[in-house]
Amino acid sequence: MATTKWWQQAVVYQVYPRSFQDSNGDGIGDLPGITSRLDYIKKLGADVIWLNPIYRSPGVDNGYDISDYYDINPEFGTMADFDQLLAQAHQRGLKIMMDIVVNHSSDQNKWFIESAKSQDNPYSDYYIWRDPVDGHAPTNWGSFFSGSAWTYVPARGQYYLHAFAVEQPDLNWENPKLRQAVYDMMNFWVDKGVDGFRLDVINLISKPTKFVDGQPNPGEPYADIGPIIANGHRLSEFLQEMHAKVLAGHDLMTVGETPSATIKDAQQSAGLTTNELNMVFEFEHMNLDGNPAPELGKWNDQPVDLVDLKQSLSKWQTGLQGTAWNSLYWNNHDQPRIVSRFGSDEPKDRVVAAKMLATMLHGLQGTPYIYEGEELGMTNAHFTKLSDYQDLESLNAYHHLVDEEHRVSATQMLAYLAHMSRDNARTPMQWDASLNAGFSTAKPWLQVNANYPKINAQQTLASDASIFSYYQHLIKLRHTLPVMTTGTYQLLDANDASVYAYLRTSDTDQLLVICNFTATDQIRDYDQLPATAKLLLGNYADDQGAALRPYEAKIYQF
Ligand code: TEU
Ligand code: CA
Repeated sequence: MATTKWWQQAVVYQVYPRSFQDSNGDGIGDLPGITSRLDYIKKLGADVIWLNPIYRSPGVDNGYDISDYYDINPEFGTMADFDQLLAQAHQRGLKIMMDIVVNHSSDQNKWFIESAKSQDNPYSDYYIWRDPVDGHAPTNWGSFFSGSAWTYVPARGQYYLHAFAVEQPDLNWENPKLRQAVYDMMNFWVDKGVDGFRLDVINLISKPTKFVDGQPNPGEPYADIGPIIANGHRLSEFLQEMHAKVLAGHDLMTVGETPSATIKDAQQSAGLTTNELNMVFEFEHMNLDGNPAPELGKWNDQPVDLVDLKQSLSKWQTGLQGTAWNSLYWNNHDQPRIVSRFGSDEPKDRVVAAKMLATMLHGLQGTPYIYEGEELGMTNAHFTKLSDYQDLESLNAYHHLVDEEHRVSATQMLAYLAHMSRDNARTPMQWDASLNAGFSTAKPWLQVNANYPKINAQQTLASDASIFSYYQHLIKLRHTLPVMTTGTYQLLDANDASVYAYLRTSDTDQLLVICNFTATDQIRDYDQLPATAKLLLGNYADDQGAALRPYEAKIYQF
C-alpha cells in the first residue's frame, strides 16, 4: 500500500445523540450532553466521532427526515451548542463526522412543501413525481419501512416516491439544481470545520431510467425497492461530482452507507483512486443470521453460521485489498447489539464474548467503528411487549406482518423484534448505576436496558480487565502497529464452524488472530504459529496454547 491516510489508521466512535447524554432533564440526549462526555471518548482512544443526524427534523425516523439542513434540532440544542461541541472536540484532538441524509428529506422540508404545491414551481423537480397508472401507483415497489413506496398528492395529481417512510420523500438527483443545493449545504458544514461525512443510503440516489414493476416475495403485495434502486447507472458520476464540488482539496473522511453493494460496487465507490468516497458500509455480514423465513427480510431470531460469516468477511477483505478500503463494524443505530447477536449475553460469557468479537473485528484490514456502549458490552434490550418499542421500522413491520397480512404470529414477531429491532441499539447509554443509568434525570425517551445496574461505564472503568480497557488496547495496537492497518489478510480453515482464525501479513510483521466463537472448549493447532511468536493480546489472563476456552480470543505477533 502506498502512504497510509489518516482515516485508514483511525478508529471511529459513533454517538447516537438521542441516547448518549441528556443535559437538561427532558429525557432526550443532546449536544451539551455529548460535549460533557468528550473526555470519555478521548480516554477510550477513538480519533473520530460520527454523529447521527442532529439537524432540524420532525423526528419521524429519529432525524433521518431532515426539514432544515442548515439548522440544529431544538431537542438537541442550538447552533452555538454545535459550535461548542466542535471546538471542544478539536481541542482534544477528536474529529467530528456529520451524518448527511440526501437520498431523501423530510416532507416538512421547505423544498418538499413547495414541490408538492404544483407541477410548475422552482422546486417541482426536486423530488420524484409520477402520474398515476390506471388510477393507481406507478409501480408495485414497496418501501423499506413497509407499504407502498408511492404516496399520492391531490394538489399535483401525482405520486411521489419514498424508499423509506411516507414522510421521507426521495430527492431527485437527476435535477442539477437539486444536486447543487446538496453540495452547497455540504460546503456550509465543511466551512464550519467538520472533518467528514457519513452519507446515508448514498447508493440509492441514482434511480433507474425506466420505472417498471419488480418481483414481489411470495405472499407480499409489493416488490422490495432496495435492489431496484441500489447502485444506479449514474451513482459514480454523482459521487465524482460531489467529490469535485465539496470534498476535493479538503482532508475529509467519507463513508457511504451502501445496502446491497457488491465488492465491485465498493471498488468503485470506495476506490483508492476513483475520487468518490473513502469507504462504504457494506451489509452482507449483517444479513446472514439464520433465517427461518427468508421472504420476511431481516426479521428472524436465529444465530449466524460462522462459516458463512467468515466467507463473507473474507471475501470483502481480499476483494478490496489494494483497490479500495473497508469499514469494519458490528453495530450501529440500525443493528442489534453484537454481543447478544453473534456472541452471548449470558452473564458468565458476556465479557469474554464481547472482547472476542472486538478482537475478531479490529484485527481486520479497514477502519473500525465502535458504536456507543459496545465498549461496555451493552446487550440487546430484551423487550417483551410491542409498547416497549419506538422505532417506526419495527412498529410498521409488526403492523404489516401480524395485523394486516397475518404472515407471522404476534409471539413470533415479538421474538424477531427482540433479536433484530433497531431499538436494541438505541436504549440510553449506561453511564452508572444511578436512576436512569445516569443518562437523564427524567424518564428517558426510550427505556433504559434493565441490566444497567450491572452493566455501566462507571463499573466497567473501575476494572483493569474491562471490555473498555480491552478496546483501549486494540485501538492502541491500531495506532502503533502498522501491520494492523496495512497487513494483507488470509483466512485459515474456512470450514471450521467454531473458530475464526486469520493471518495479517506485512513486509516485516505477521499477526495470527484466533477467535473461539463457541461457549465450549476447543483444541486448535496452527502450523503457521512459530514457537517464537509473542502473545500481543488475549481475553483470558493466561495463554494455554492450543487449548481454547469459551469465547477465547488471541492475537500473536511474529
Ligand atoms: O438505513 C438504511 C438501511 O438500509 C437500513 O439499515 C434500515 O435502517 C433498515 O434497517 C432496513 O431494514 C439508513 C439509516 O441508517 C437509518 O437509520 C434510516 O432509518 C434510513 O437510512 C433512512 O434514512
Ligand atoms: Ca435533553
